[in-house]
Amino acid sequence: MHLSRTFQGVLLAAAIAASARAEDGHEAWLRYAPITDPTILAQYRNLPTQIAVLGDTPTEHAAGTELQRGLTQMLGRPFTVTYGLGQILTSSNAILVGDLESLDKMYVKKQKLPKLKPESYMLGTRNNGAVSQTGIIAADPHGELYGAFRLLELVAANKPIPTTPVTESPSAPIRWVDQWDNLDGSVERGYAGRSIFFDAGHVRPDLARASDYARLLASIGLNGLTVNNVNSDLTTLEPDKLKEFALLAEALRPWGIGMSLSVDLSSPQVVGHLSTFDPLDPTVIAWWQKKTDEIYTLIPDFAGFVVKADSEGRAGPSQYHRTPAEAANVLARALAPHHGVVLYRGFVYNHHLDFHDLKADRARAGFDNFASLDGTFEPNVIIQVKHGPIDFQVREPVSPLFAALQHTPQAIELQTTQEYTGQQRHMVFLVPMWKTALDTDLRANGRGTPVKEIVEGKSFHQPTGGFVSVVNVGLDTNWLHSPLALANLYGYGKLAWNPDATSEQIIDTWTRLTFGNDPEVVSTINELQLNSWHTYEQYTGNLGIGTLTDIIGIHFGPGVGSAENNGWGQWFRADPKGVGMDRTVATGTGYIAQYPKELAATYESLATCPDDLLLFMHHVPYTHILHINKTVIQDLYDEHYAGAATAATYPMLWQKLHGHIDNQRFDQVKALLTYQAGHAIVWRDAVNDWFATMSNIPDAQGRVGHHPDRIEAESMTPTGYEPIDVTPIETASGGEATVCKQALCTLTTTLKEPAGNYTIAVQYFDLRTGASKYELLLNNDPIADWTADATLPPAVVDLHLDGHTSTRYTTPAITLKPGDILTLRATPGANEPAPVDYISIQR
Ligand code: GCV
Repeated sequence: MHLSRTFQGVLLAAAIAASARAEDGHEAWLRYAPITDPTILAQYRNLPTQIAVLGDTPTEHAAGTELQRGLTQMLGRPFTVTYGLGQILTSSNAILVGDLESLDKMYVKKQKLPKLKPESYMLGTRNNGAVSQTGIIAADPHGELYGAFRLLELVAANKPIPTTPVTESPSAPIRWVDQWDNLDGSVERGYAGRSIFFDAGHVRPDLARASDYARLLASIGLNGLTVNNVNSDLTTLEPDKLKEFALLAEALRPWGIGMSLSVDLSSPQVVGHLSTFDPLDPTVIAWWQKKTDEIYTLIPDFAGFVVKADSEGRAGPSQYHRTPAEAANVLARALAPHHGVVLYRGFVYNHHLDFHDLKADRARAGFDNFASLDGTFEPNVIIQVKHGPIDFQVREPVSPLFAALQHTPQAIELQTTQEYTGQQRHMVFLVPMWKTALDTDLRANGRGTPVKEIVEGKSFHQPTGGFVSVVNVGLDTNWLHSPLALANLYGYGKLAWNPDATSEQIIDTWTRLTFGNDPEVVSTINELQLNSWHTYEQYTGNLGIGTLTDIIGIHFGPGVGSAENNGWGQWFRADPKGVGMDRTVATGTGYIAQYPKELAATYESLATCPDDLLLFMHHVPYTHILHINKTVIQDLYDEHYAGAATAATYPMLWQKLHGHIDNQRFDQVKALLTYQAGHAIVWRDAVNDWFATMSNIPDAQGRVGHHPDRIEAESMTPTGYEPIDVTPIETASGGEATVCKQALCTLTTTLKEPAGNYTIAVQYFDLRTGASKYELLLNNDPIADWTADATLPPAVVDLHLDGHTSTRYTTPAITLKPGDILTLRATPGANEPAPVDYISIQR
């Protein structure tokens, strides 16, 4: 089929119009921005405008359309596409896209075709005078699609198309994402709006966004998507629901994304009305078989089941004294004839641990529950193991289970949605953290066994395995709320395809694709992102202390003491003398013995345990000297100050990009980075104050608890404002704030600062319920005003003034002199009493 000239014109015009449109982030890294630099355009001068796709499957159509759209848009000339062997052009001047089977059919004289692993492709170009041959030769249509996206990525990043063909293969067969979407449309730990798949108990009628999501996933080489929460709705497997899921699978299919479902092991009872869900009961076995067959009649390429059982209140085989292997194998046998797999989660633990018991340890649970079952699983069961033994904390060692399962396929579970790492309100580029886990060499059996090679199946010769990440995109136009957070999804896909890719390579390409190739833009964003994990760790919790967030709440802001003294087992066991979980074999929980010998020895000894995991492995006095020759407590104070100081530079660094990128995303990111800079101070002060009180050891630099630049709201002269205690106490300066009890309130103070230029920051609390209005007046003249209408987590209504809702407004360059009168005037919003913590005045 050849496109008419008119249609080509329309396509080109549409492409140009698209480039001028405001950038709302929906296109993510697939923007295909027009290339205007003639030198760069010249690189692709010989790229033929005809795309010949040899096959005719939906996935090959997706590849062809994508190439046509992307190349037309970027290169500013119309590309045409044909499908099927019947359309082969006589001229060799074309971009040829085909799989080995089609090529074999195409050649009359049999050629020697390359050998390619499933999903792989070969990409290259050859210029012969005016004739150019560019080819994507793939093992199968999936490979063609990945090759097409690779070619587009090279052009978008202004890189040359290789003249010596390169072959690319995925690291492992499982490259999935999990969404924790509930059928009612909410998303567990989702920070970017409601579900793109479900609403009010049903699959959404319009699945355009689901299909756009599948396109994004395919573009980074991913191939599976679990659409519903691992805390699975008990009705998931009802026949009517399955028919709806089939529509969803259809929307994903052209992009090579297989759909899977999270299932609850009590389904035979709840959905099937059996008297039991004992996995070994013959009626239960038969039920799973029949149910699985029913699914495959509706969804022939169904990818499999994900199972969360005996964990955080979910039903499981333990109820019948059966093992995870006995349960997983029943599902696996039902799936095997259809080539489906079971991803059984290793996240099985008791959340009612006795915190008085110094030997109790949640970190032990994965190994304790699964290691002895190694070798007893069906070959199509894959154990899905969270990268650390606890739960996606900012710093954890890798799970020792990876080394223990040597006869069982495994997949590493990562988390793109930033549950414990700032919920997409903080920039935290997680790829360096994931690489730290993937590169950790467990030295199983005394030889090199990095985690990446274990999950790829290389270390222990497993036929399958791979990668899963919990992503939780939502209805926010830009998928993850922050344009910068998309780097994590992109990076996850790139690592799942090739875990040897470096963080630098990944971020560099992502930035170019997302924000353009302007060197200032590329270097600024790369630098910001690459250091962000370290910075976040510094101002939240360093030294491997674990989470200091509100553990029984929403896991966002600081809530230091909440991790202690409850059954969840995320303890850091601080007391007036010391801090840290003793996981040693000698005196602690014995967790360290779960690692292979060499690594266990490194962690067991204080002399060799790395500082950044010290408090994960050991309980030490606050005065313990680190390898960096500083006490634990002083390092904790210093790192919190250093991290907050780095975050304070983010808005200024970003400002340099004004005019270099579109205003819409510039403003969005600026607002987020400004918020982060303020919230980093909330974190810094909460953690430092808490530990200063607990340890009773002052900060050698005299900063903690001393804030000469602050005017506490409760010390100002109020009209209508009243003081209120804040809990946890460390989340407000001095433990107190003020709230407005009238329609309009003021706080006033007489300034004593020497004459000069100052930055004024107002620390206040922004609740989701309302939008209070604030004004700052100097000697009765307005100098600033703002509205407290941020959409901070929690998405649920929470009326608390605490570490989640504390935020700040900053206004720079205000000229002050002694005796000036500063007034804050506020109008409360609905259920939001215009709360204020303090005002800071700094040079
Ligand atoms: C889906 C953590 C999260 C839970 C999540 C659980 C899991 O505990 O806080 O929201 O539940 O992990 O991974 O199953």
